[in-house]
Amino acid sequence: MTFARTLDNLFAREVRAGLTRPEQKTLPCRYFYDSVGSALFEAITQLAEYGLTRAEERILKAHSQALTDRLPRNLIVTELGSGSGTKTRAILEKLRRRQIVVYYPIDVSGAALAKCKLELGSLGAVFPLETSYLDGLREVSNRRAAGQPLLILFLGSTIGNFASDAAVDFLLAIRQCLQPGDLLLLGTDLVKPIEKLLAAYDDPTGVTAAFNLNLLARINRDLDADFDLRQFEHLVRYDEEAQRIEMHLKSRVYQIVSIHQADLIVDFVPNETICTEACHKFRLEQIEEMAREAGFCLETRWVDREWPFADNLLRAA
Ligand code: AVI
Repeated sequence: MTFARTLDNLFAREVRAGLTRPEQKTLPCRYFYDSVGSALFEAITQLAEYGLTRAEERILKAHSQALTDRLPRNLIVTELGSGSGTKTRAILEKLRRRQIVVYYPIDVSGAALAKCKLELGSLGAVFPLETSYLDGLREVSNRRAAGQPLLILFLGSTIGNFASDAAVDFLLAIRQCLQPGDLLLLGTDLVKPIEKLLAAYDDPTGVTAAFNLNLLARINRDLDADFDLRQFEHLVRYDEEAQRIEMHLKSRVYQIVSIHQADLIVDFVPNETICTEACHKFRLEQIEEMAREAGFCLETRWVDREWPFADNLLRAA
């Protein structure tokens, strides 16, 4: 009898679990963001076809005063997945006119947090937390003074990368860290014509394809695997009923791949795919419903018409 080695590396365990699923093979999208993946994502946000980031920047630029006017005095700000914090500048600049800014960016990337502190450090006290979203949020909640209100920023429609049930569960977990009256600014990409969505995730320059394939390069490097990247191709589908873009990596041939640190040898038949990411697109009423299920009520929202996108200000009930 043989016993599988117990894998102490979470990345290895998740890769193994995803690639041994009986039907659709999967890989978790949060592993896209190594240093190459983060640079490629930054490039994606500047593509003509990917309007999402610019839409949110327009909203925050145009409405950050209206947003700060709605916030209670002396609140502290935290951001889940802050990255380098570029979009947050508009909000902190307005806030600084009326109070001392205290900002806790939370991210798993130490490099992004260092950049964030450099970019925003002149606007107030910036305390980077290099950890997962929920651990970071618990930490911020513990550090605040009794009765001090909190604004959480969760921008960029990262909520769309959770499966539908997981999105509500995640919002519920956020809610459990909050006091009634605390606020959450939630960025959500909206449903739009299919051709626009397909082009946004399958750009003609191939930046998104490189972003997707880099996940296999990361597995090769970090888990001692031998994926031949040239034998996989980037594939994008839109599932209209589920309102989601799916990104896949499609095997061009029959092939066998070894992933040593995951104790795994896996084969792929021609045209078989690995689903690497789902990007849900929302309708306005669905956001309200999701918020309600998680214990929030919609205070107000701002919508970009050029690239349908909404920033929703939710209040913990
Ligand atoms: C981070 N997230 C919101 C992006 C999205 O649009 O779902 C990730 C992305 N994947 C491919 N392009 C962008």
